[in-house]
Amino acid sequence: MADIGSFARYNSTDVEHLINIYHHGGLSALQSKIEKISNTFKNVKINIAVMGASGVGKSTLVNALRGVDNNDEDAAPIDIVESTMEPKCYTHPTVPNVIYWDTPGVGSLKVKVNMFLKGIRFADFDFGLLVSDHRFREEDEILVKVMKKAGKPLFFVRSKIDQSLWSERKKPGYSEEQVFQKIRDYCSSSLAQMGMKDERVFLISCEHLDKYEFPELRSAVDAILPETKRNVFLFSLPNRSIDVIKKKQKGLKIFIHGVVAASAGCGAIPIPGLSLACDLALITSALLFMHNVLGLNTSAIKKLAKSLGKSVSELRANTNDTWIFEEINPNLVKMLLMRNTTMLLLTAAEPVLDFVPVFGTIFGVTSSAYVTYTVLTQALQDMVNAAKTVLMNAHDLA
Ligand SMILES: Nc1nc2c(ncn2[C@@H]2O[C@H](COP(=O)(O)OP(=O)(O)OP(=O)(O)O)[C@@H](O)[C@H]2O)c(=O)[nH]1
Ligand SMILES: [Mg+2]
Repeated sequence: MADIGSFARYNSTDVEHLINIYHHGGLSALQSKIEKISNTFKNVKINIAVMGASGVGKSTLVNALRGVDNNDEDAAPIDIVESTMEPKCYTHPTVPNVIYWDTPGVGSLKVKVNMFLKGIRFADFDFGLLVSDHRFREEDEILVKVMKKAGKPLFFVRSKIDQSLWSERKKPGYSEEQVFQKIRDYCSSSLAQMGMKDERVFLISCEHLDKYEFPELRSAVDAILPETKRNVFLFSLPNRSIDVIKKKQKGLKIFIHGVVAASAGCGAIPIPGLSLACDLALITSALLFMHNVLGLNTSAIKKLAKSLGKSVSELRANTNDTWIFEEINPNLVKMLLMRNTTMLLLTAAEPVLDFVPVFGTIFGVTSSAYVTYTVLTQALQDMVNAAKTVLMNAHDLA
């Protein structure tokens, strides 16, 4: 079976292409194409360099982007004193194609610039994040130059915005927007002094990835990534805002289309007690993938609860579909199929597969593809609702 993650890199055109292949070459052509895409996906990697001076919050940012708690076993070590001495890579816990490189504080007493430059292969990065908690400095300029020379995009990040706001708050006439403007101007002037005018600086806090300018940073990264990597990166981001969940939902709909096309090409097996046939293993893997992407697996919920000082049941409160928090296995899929049987029969006459109108006609409404489509689409909606409720509970908005 194709690696389920490979469907994360599909776009609508890919799916239409698969349909065409099926139309002209039949099932075997479809299957071999899917295997081919799956193999290329294994090589789709997003390497992200997180760089900057010592103590600016690079390791904290790596942990926040990977959705791991700073105290977790596999977290990048953070400290108020210099803590990262060698570049180290951290793969994303649920989307291993995304790799963060946590680097030592360049230019510090212990990490001389030359030593730093020798230890890093800039050509391997897709893009870099240059972090500062104050103003950009001479050592940062060197990083800008090497990244430019390697032809890699670099984003300027001003970290610890929560801290800056907090310390300014007590001043008379405090205004959040004015503090932002002051910081922006200060960072921009330090970049202008290095000959980089009009560079955007993103003001963020690792404590609040949903706030300040992290959403803008995400969009800027999105814009430079090739289409094949865009959803992969999106799927790796922590669910810290409704906007991210909605974007993931959109991406997962296309993911489902890829799985559906694969399901048409795989051996459908009749399900005892149901007048349906499908590939239970394929649907189970797809459900697990969506579950991880939406941060609903047990370990993600436990980590989130721990980081917020809440209980798991508090986070799960008011979620309607309890199956979401059960183990996802073929038995659970059978239960979902039973639940969907009525819907499958009711909608059998309708053109449900509207993402490619011809799809239903080609594969037929009782085919494995149709069953897969219906079950995954309904499950995605339930999962998205649950992910939104968990987020609301996390922020006490429910
Ligand atoms: N309030 C606040 N504190 C932060 C933020 N980011 C980092 N910190 C704190 O800043 C300190 C340094 O963070 P690190 O992530 O270890 O910094 P680093 O850049 O990796 O440091 P080195 O590895 O020594 O180069 C830690 O005490 C973090 O808790 C942030 O966004 N907000
Ligand atoms: Mg560090």
